[in-house]
Amino acid sequence: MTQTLSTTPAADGFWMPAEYEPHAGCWMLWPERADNWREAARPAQFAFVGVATAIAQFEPVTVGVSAAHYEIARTFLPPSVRVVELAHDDSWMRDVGPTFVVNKRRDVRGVDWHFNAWGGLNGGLYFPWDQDDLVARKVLEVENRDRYRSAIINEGGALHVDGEGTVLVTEECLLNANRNPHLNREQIEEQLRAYLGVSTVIWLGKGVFNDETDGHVDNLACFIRPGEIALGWTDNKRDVQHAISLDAWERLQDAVDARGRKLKVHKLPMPRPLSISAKEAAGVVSREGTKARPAGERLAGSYVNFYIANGGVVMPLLDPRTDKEAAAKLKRLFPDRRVVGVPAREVLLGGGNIHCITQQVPAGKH
Ligand code: KQY
Repeated sequence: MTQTLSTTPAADGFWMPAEYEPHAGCWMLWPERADNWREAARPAQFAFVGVATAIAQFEPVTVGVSAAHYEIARTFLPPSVRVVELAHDDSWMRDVGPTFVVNKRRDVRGVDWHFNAWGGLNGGLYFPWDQDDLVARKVLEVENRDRYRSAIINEGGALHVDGEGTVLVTEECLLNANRNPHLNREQIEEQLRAYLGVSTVIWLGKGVFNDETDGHVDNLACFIRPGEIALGWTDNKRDVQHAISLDAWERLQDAVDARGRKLKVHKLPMPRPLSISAKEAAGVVSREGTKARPAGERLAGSYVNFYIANGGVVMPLLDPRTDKEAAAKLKRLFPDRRVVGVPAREVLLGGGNIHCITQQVPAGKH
């Protein structure tokens, strides 16, 4: 039986390992809601099948699906992917799933963050979110891992760690009044130290322009190995994204990680500005209380939103004009992994990308 622990990971000698460390597997959820995904989520379902299939070449994948969609998900997903019934409000496993932590003996436990749909009633993306908030606990039950229930509202996409004591976050998200308004920067840092087992917090400013998560770091920058970061970049000074990426670049130049290293920052080209077409917008059922998807709205497209699997990197394909350059750069950044591109515009239309819909389980002792 899994237990809910009343201590914290740091107090128990646990920390979050980096995504580039070995995995036992990967969890995803099935997209279903017609007020977020166009055409009753069917094109998104095909895109999620592509992502699950690509990751399953490298490690075991489990997809959680509602009872109503079980049959269709089981039909579309390959037999190598495990499908389990799991209620949810939408399909962002990075944010609603557990953040796994390990100790020296490689015992594995999970952090279950409080979740408020990226802002609750103050700018959140839908209501209610009660089923999403139960997902991490249910995944931990299936994985048979003990659980820490965090004290704060947070999401897995709002953080990236190097596995050696450093976490990367954005002020736009972590200090947003719609997450933990009662806590200041130092108190948020204290919570990150307690629940991620880190000692150093590197603060970036804003996330990708028009990112509806309030600037999740996982769309802008990530560790690719200790001491090295990939940063979404555009040279186009007329694009509002340029100033955001430049600010992140400057902060990263000044930063020192938990081991006292200066960081090496690699610029990963971003796609050109992308926006939702009239046809795509018309396919989404608008609903009061759920984020609208108006035609012409800029999408927060970024190639940084990739997933690092065992021996592989699964990256979003977003625009034929820029996909090849981004894939070539990722191949250079990950010479020992196979880079696989998956068409992901449909995931982007729902507000995130491949990293946002996946959650790795670190390899550990059973
Ligand atoms: O960035 C992420 N980790 C999640 C994106 C969520 C978008 C909700 N529509």
